Amino acid sequence: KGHKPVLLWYTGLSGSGKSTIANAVESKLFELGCHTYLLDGDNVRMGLNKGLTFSDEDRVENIRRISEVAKLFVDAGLMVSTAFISPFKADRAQARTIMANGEFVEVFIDTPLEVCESRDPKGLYKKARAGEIPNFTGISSAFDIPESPELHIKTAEQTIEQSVEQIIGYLSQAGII
Ligand code: GGZ
Repeated sequence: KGHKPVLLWYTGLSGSGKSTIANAVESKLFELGCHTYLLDGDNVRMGLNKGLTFSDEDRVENIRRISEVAKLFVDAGLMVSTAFISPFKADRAQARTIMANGEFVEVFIDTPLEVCESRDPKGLYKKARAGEIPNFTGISSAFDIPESPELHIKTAEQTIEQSVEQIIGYLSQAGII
């Protein structure tokens, strides 16, 4: 029982399944005896990053602060997961740069926009299409497709359990757990 400190950086559209999968992976890691922590919109955009909007500029600052906080937790020895859209390539690259070699695992939750839009769990896509939410990722704000993520998870083609297995399998094979 043990693990190396690491940052699992989930990226993907709203409704892609980032939080669902990150939470399921965390439960599994907890069972395995790992010391984990999850940063997501609920505990970051409500607190540390309260007041930041969804303008490009504020998203850059959102991700910058999240990266720095995640680094502190990883330095403390934890397995940290972050579940944010993190739409811009440069910001994800910056997060990778501040971590030590092998401590950054980019997990692309690749769910087609049409699938995210049909799920629309919070009705946000409908509002975005109606012009009620400006700068909505995938509709009126960009999402840069990750070019070489450590993990590429296609949620429309497999179950949540299979996605969890794919991530746990990678961590095991990489010697992280
Ligand atoms: C995208 C938005 C927006 C806009 C509110 N664009 O599905 P959700 O609700 O729970 O996840 C989305 C969340 C995205 O916040 P992040 O901090 O992950 O974004 S970023 O990394 O780009 O800074 C969505 C909700 O906030 N939401 N307005 N305009 N998502």
